[in-house]
Amino acid sequence: MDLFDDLPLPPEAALTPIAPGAVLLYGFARGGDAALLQAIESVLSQAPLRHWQTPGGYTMSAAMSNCGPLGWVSGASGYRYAALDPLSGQPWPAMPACLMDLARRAAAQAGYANFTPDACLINEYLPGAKLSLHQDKDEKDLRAPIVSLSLGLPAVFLFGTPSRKDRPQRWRLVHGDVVVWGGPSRLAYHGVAALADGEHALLGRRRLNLTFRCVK
Ligand code: MD3
Ligand code: FE
Repeated sequence: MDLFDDLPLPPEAALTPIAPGAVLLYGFARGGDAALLQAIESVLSQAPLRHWQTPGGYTMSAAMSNCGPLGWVSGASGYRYAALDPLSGQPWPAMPACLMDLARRAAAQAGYANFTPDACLINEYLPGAKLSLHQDKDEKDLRAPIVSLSLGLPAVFLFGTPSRKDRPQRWRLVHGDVVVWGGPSRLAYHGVAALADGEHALLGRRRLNLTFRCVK
């Protein structure tokens, strides 16, 4: 866990530009974290975390679930957004109001008014889990940003450019950080380095990441 988790945040640290269109809101979700976590646990009790297979037959090391009208699913036939959880045959759990509200406030703070996500992908990383460099481009309106919320153990986030050849920058994301990725950064390659072991006071030995998306 972070030594300084419960100290007040200096206001000048709160808004860090990462790249054109991408803004780190350092500690944006700290303070409300217990309520957020309770909402997430309620979602996960209805739609448990699971490890998807990629179309290439590889089992992803991060476990995933979703809330909201649409969810990201993967399998032998490819990946896509789907209204029903293939595990239960039921719609994904509704997006809890506190999560929707957080995503909207973060987007507004970063200059994207009226952000109304219809999908929230929940990723769980245990020590050693990673996410390879990829682009998120299956959402219809690429003018809408993606908002991400990091909780639990810190991660090294890899952030490249829209060209796969460019070497990614590395950013450390800690519990409570929110990043808004839009504009020229929307199609940047990105990923997560293998999670280092550790213990977080609220989440234990894991990291959760939520990404809020406008898919339709
Ligand atoms: C930059 N998740 O679920 S969140 C994903 O930490 C994903 O779990 C990572 O990449 C995670 O697809 C990273 C930050 C993020 C999300 C989407 C982006 C950064 C992005 C889209 C474009 C550019
Ligand atoms: Fe992504």
